[in-house]
Amino acid sequence: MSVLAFDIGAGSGRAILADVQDYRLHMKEIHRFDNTPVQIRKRLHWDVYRLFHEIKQGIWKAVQAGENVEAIAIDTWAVDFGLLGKDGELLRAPYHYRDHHTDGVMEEFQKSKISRRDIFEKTGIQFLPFNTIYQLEAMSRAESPILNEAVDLLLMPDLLRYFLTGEKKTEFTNATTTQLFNPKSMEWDRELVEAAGVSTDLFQEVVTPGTVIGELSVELCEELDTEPIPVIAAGEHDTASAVAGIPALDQNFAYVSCGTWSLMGTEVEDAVINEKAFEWNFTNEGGVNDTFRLLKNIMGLWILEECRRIWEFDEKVDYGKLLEEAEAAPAFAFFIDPDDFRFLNPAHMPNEIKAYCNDTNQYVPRTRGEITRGVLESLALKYRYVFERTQYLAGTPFYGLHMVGGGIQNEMLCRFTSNALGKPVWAGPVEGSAIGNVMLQLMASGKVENLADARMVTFKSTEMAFYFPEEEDTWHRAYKTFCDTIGVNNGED
Ligand code: LRH
Repeated sequence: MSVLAFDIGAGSGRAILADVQDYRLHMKEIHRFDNTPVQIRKRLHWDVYRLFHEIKQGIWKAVQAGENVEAIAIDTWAVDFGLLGKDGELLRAPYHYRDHHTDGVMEEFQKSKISRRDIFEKTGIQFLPFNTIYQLEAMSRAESPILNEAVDLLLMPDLLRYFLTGEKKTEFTNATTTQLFNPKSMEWDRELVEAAGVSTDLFQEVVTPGTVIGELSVELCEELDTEPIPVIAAGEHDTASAVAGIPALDQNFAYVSCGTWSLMGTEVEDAVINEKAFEWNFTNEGGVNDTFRLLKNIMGLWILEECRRIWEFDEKVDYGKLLEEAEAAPAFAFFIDPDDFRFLNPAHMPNEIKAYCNDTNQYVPRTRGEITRGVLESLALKYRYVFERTQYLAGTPFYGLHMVGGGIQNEMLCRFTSNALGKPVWAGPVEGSAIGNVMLQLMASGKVENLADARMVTFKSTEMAFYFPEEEDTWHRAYKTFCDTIGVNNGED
């Protein structure tokens, strides 16, 4: 008996069959697919129809291989959603959170409707221009006709799960990312929802991670030639799954989940909603097993992925070669703030980086190697900035940092991170989100007892890479210049 986890990120998805025996996790990837968004006229959409097709392919492959699948769960990125009409049909392919329809909307919403402070008090969630609340506000302002027709709003994993089962529910970890959910009352916040121009009737009952939602629909069982399989809501926000998949044996630990985004923080029992968390724009996203994820979004490897996409217009870029070029480039030639929103979705990332350097009176990089090195150094230095503030907010120092996710295959980033922090880095597992997804399913069936047990299993099943700090003085000096350049306090003033 195995569980089937679909872990779908902003670039690709995978289907993983997994089981646990004697504290060892056995995982097999049976399907992998691209998740390429589609630009149609002015708008950037997710190809949710294709994604659902790929999910069915994954189930089909498992069934054809003769696997006895005991449960299925899906995790995806946060905030995005689909709207259903009264006939239960999807009204339009969901927008991508990097779409420009939300440009400037967050600021205007806060000026004209509800203040930043009130929003934070209610939700504990960081201000990102693409949070569901601002996407809805943008659609309301644009008088989107589908808002009038919509009777249900389903977040991305809710929607895919609805396609599988016909059941409409929203899962807690993902619900919190909308900035419309109050974690204290555990309810959708009526004032926020209505301020965004919609009704609370659109929203679903919120269920805790690990809830069995239903079974594959009768039509799907026929189509895929299978018996009904239970569908579970895991920690459906991929970052929640990644945090559940961290092989930490201590209760207090710091992590960064490295994919398209870097999500850095710690796990806490209660949301940290105070002046400093507000000032530093930290978030308290819901976690699994009654936890919260006190963390901050860092723009992450997206910046480099975008550079690579542009460079590939000229020729195929081998990642290994790119890192060799970066290794040969001079250190600390320039610094960027990865979280400057100009890097959220510019037309041409390398040119945006050059323009940033120009605007900040720095050396303007010319080669791929120089840009790659500068981006990775700045990411690692931003990690230090966020790491130190996480320690402050959590009220505890961390001995080192857990790094999980696909981005840890970039050894240079792991090495730079350890150097920047002056602390050890434990890198692994790569498939953090998928493992967290699997663990929630195994906990639902009782094969794994609790979160601590799950982390022990992950620990025993993961080959971790260790990094120890080098050149600490050089990195310490670089950190000060980095902070001066991007205009933040280095913690010593
Ligand atoms: C990472 C992630 C992140 C969100 C972003 C939209 O995949 O889920 O946690 O902020 O995508």
